[in-house]
Amino acid sequence: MKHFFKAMSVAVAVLMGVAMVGQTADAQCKEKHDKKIVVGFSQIGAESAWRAANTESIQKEAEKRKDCIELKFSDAQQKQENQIKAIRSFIAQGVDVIAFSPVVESGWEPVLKEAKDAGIPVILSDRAVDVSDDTLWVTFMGSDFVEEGRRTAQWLVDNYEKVKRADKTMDKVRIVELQGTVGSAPANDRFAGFREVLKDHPNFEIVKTQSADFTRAGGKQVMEAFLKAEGGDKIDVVYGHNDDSALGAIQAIEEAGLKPGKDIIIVSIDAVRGAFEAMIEGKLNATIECSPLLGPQLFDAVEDLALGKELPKRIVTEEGVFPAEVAKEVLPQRTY
Ligand code: GZL
Repeated sequence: MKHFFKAMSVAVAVLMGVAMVGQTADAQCKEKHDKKIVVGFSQIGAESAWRAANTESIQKEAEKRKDCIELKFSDAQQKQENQIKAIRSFIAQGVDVIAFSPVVESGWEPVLKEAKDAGIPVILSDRAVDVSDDTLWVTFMGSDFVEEGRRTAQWLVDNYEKVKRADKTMDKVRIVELQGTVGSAPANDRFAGFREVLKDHPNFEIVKTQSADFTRAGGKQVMEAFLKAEGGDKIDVVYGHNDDSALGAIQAIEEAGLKPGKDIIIVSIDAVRGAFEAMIEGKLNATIECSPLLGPQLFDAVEDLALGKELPKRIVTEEGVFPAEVAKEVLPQRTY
């Protein structure tokens, strides 16, 4: 008889397991939550391929979990005042969670206090904010931008001699920098991380730096100005804070009759598809990964919050470095 009950309990456990495996994520999600979790997300805009991939990751993941997540999505066209308006609207609607990618680091204290007073937890996605009271947000998930800046400079220091044009020397390597959006965490941190490594290599010198606002158009415009001011032969390297601005610079360099990737070495950050294509064409020399695929992590955190779980204050995304020589082999595996 004992064996019968044992066999039965094993059979029931197997059936439960099969049932769970057979259930969709939504049904499992519904099992866990007694009502839909309403999430208000304020996105920066659509300034780059990275941002488009980030939006897609968030919207697709919410769709996958539609039985228990209702996403209210707002695009701020890269304006902080629009993000603040969106957050105030989410508060007025009484959403369960607010998440946003802050376009700049400062100016958030008042509206985050309003969210806290309304008892609505705030998740920072992609970028951080600079506030004196860190209880105004529950977790920050995204890349380590200072490390991305360090990795870019380290790749340059380790590889410039190998990739530079034969007649160029190592005595003085003149770098022009296309910064990201003024005041944004990635721009500030990539600026700092890059210089942290270069300070030990005084022959590498940043001779020009200006914001290109993370856009292709910005990168082209600023690079045209650099070429006009310095002359193409007085520029050895372009450091783009993101691939889109570097791709714009590549266009300007070609229009000036020079060969990007050969006459002028180009390194940038994001590792979007366009960067791999440019590396395969020999126009870009390396891209440092910054993953936009934050959707799954975001909604895992949202569900954990709904279950009353404690979230880590910082969730870091793991990333790599992609030199041109691996581009052809890696591109087919890339999803953004
Ligand atoms: C980085 C992200 C940056 C990307 C840019 O996490 O905030 O903003 O590097 C994007 O491409 O515009």
